[in-house]
Amino acid sequence: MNKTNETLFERAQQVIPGGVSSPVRAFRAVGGTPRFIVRGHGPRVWDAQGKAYLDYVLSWGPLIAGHAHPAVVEAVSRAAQGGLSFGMPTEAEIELAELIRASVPSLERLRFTSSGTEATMSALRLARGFTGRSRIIKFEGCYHGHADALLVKAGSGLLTFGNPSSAGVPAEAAQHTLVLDFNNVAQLEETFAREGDQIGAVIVEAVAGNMNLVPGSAEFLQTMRRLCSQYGSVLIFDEVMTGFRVHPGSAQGLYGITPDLTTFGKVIGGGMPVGVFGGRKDIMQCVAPLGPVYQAGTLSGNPVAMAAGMATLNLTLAPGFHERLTVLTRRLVDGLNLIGRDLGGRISASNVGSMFGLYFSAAPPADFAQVMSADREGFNRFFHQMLERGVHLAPSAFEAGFMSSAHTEEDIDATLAAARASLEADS
Ligand code: KE4
Repeated sequence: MNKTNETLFERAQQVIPGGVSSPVRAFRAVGGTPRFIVRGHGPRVWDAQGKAYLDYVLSWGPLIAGHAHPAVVEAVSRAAQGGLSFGMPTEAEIELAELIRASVPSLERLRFTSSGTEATMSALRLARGFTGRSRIIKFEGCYHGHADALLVKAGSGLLTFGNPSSAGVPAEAAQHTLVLDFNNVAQLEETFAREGDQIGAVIVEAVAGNMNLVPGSAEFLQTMRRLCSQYGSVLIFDEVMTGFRVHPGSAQGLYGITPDLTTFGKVIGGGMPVGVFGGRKDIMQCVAPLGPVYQAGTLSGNPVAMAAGMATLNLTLAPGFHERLTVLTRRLVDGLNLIGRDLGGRISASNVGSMFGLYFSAAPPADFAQVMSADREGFNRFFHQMLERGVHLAPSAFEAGFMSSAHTEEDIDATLAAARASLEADS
């Protein structure tokens, strides 16, 4: 049978719901047929029909050094030769944990999981166990994985499909979750004044990347830090997406704010399943086997995944890595803004480090309401125009884009030419 994206998608849907292993991949928001990828190398992926795409999804962030980086593939191959998993401690876990703590010192202690969802779920349970308070605060449009208590007015795929909360989440699980407006300082102050002594945790994406890219304001995050300290609430920075991407010290290094707990994922696994939750020693001491907060995982700290993460982080620690990546990302963003100005403000763009936002609005949004006012249909048409021109963006107007060190200036310039042609074709 000739394997096309369409025939593979048809076959996939006979056995996998929506034909995908994660909803955002199904192209439901943008329409059309997902590309079934057969290989990736550097900044590109190739689909089942042999078509190449410049990739700005990069597995939703992990592949900061590009696809199949030789150092990462070599490390994974070497680790695999020695066994895939033991369910027993290994030195590789110690080495990666020490490397993460050296880069982000607020993680005095940390534990590995196999996904970002497990990391945030564990951090939340830990914060509740440490404070004895069930109430938590999250922000509309922020996505922290699919643990029940966090699937309330969330971003990413839930926003993409317009159902910001999920079926199947019992009211009891969501009743303790307060959802506030991202970047709304007054509302945060009022909430804490009213019930701060009942707030167990605040969880936030300091730079939101699941309602497109919306940076938290310094005042918003500083106020959050001050109030959590004042009321004894645990401040959790969900850095699954921003970690080791927006700054050498992650978002907390960029803003100069020290959270009580942090979660990582994506980049720290380099494309293999790795999550982390960690932070203040006095809080982390509450985790089993030391304390009463249970948390576990068969493949947590998997040696092959550790090898991928170690090789990837070592690449990002090379002198000038982040600076070069940010310059490359700025080249794309500045080029997109120039096109936006030439075409009557139809698009705008911004970046934080090597995360970028492309907006179908005249200016980058500063909050959820502004994100929702963008021209979603315009983005969807643009997405397919770019796909035809060999550029694969995230298949949703509500996702951030990512740059890798494998992308070149020529790749960026080709992307900008495709963007200009795509918009002119749609005028
Ligand atoms: P995972 O369980 O998908 O590894 O991580 C969940 C998560 C937690 N926190 C933040 C800030 C995240 O961005 C994510 C996952 N991000 C989405 C992309 N918007 C993953 C893509 C998908 O769901 O397929």
